[in-house]
Amino acid sequence: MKSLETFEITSFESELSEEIKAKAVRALEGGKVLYFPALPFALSKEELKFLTPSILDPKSKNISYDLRTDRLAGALGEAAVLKEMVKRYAEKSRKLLNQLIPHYNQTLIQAKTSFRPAEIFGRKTSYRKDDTRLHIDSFPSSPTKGERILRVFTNINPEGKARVWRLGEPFADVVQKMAPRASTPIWGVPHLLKLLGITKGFRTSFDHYMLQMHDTMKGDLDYQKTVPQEEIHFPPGSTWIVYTDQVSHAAMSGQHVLEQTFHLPLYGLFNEETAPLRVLEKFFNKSLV
Ligand SMILES: O=C(O)CCC(=O)C(=O)O
Ligand SMILES: [Fe+2]
Repeated sequence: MKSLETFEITSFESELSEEIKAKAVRALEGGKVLYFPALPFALSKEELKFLTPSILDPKSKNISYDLRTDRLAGALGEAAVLKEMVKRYAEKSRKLLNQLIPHYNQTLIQAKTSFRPAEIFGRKTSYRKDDTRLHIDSFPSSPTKGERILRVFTNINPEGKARVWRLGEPFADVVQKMAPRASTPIWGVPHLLKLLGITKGFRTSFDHYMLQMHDTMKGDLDYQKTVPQEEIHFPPGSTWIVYTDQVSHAAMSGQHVLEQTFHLPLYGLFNEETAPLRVLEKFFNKSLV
């Protein structure tokens, strides 16, 4: 499949060749999904008991963990063992990236880890939050100011159930179609959003356009149906890595996945020109941060 670059790596701590490392960074920044069909995250017998949506606090759709503060959120009751499981994933996914793309080691910022024990098919939400629609990641309350969003996923479903995604068109094509439909940022609004605590930090023009594209893509049902796309099945025991701010994706169905988010400043990239910020700046012919 043209959207995937497949690797036969079977451990999160493998020593890798220079050839594999070079191939990985180019493919990843070029907008491919790095796919590891046989890279499982093993659970103990005790941990297998966590594979149920009933451990979720009814107010949360995911369990989230922050390695920086060692805090777990979204779980019901005493969750020390669950925290250790999610923390182990946070550490293993970091080790994998350190091995696979040593170029990022100095600049990669580890953000939140999540465990997603609920079935995603048929979940009811507003269209903006509906990740079964093709989108690029952009979050209303968390401006990135151009920093990258890199995610590692592992399917830990115990019943053989794949996580089914769709992958859409290349980022440059998304921009060609969606950026002309975006409103222009209104002077003063980003200051107000920050002042009122609606955004964590300043929503730059880059963040404004990313959010507009995210919403416009999700809101256009004709685009969702007709845009060139591929359906991908990620089976249990597989892992994949993707720049979700760049790669148009939708998660259609599946249950029980672990996910680790990283941020990367642009100067950490192998090729900055591939970053959404640079592509959008070229399109609008001006600086956006
Ligand atoms: O849960 C998933 O499989 C992916 C959802 C998604 O859109 C994301 O994590 O960016
Ligand atoms: Fe997403």
